[in-house]
Amino acid sequence: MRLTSVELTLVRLPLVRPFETSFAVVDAQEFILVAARDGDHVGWGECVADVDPYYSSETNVTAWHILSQYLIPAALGRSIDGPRALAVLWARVRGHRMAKAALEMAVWDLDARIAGLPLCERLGARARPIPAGVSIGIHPIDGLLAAVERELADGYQRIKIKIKPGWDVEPVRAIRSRFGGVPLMVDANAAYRASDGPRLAQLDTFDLMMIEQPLDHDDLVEHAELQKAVRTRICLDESITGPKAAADAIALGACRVINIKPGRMGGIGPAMAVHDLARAAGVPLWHGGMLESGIGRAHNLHLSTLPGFVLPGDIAASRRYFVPDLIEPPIDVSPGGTVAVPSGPGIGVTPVPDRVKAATLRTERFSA
Ligand code: OSB
Ligand code: MG
Repeated sequence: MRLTSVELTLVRLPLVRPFETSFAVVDAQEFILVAARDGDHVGWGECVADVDPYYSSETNVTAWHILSQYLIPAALGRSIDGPRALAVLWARVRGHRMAKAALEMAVWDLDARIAGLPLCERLGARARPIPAGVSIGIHPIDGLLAAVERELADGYQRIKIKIKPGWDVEPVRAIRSRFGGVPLMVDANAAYRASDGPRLAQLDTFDLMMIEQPLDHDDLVEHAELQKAVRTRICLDESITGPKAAADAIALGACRVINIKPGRMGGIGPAMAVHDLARAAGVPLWHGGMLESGIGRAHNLHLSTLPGFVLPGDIAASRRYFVPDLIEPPIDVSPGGTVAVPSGPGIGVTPVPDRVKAATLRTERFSA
């Protein structure tokens, strides 16, 4: 394969409803779309960086800089032996995993389209219905209960709510008393300190599936201490930057579950490495989400077909986020709470040009 051109497009899409976490409230998503071409073939990727450096230190501006000045020049015009070859070309670029993932994932799509295969088959798996959960932002109790009711009615198989210090036991208790034993978990997005252990241990009485990323984004040791002090399983998201962090986290006992997001770990190659080592260690996995459009969402569905993904993920229907989504047909959830992997070559979906155009803030094309 040879990369003959790469096009970056910064787009802005309003969210169907605002999303509040421990670190921000967002009412729109701004992200970089990547189109990677080999002659007439095109593959698509989506960068999961945000406007602000709150979930991660990367932003759309840093990702654009790293892609345009380093990652694209290193790859453009070269004959490469598939998407895994990119990591070698980019070895000198430290970090910037979201920027790397955006182009790496576009090249995986391109590679699968050239081969005429669905991406999941290119990854050695097969399409299967993907069990879907939802991530619900921070809302006052009434709105929260209404949201849970709506999502369960739509079929979703597990509920995740966002928590923060001072907003944890109360919403969990309210959901348990109204909806009984629904599969339930919480995500703190790194909002607690090690000294909050006793507070987090109060969640043990609610039979949660897990507590996601309670402590710092770059911490493993304190998570391992906390995991000894709480019965509920700890899941890591932000802290799992790649295979090295995943191996260390497992060795230390910092988590008993891992949330995989290729978009934040440098792409599908590193995500598959995390998958393989976690599976070998018996650590269950699920696939996270970053409020992606249908491009990133389709990538996530294909990766979720791998056998280590045994818990419902955060990959929900397009209409929970964007109406319309950038892609056709939209991604939907079945009444049984599963999402189908788009069929056809590559990721199986393509953006609608008029919708991309209407959402575009900035675009630049790089040719060999
Ligand atoms: O921590 O999993 C997270 C959204 C943006 C950034 C981080 C996270 C999330 C979500 C929503 O929880 C997942 C989704 O529905 O895409
Ligand atoms: Mg999370």
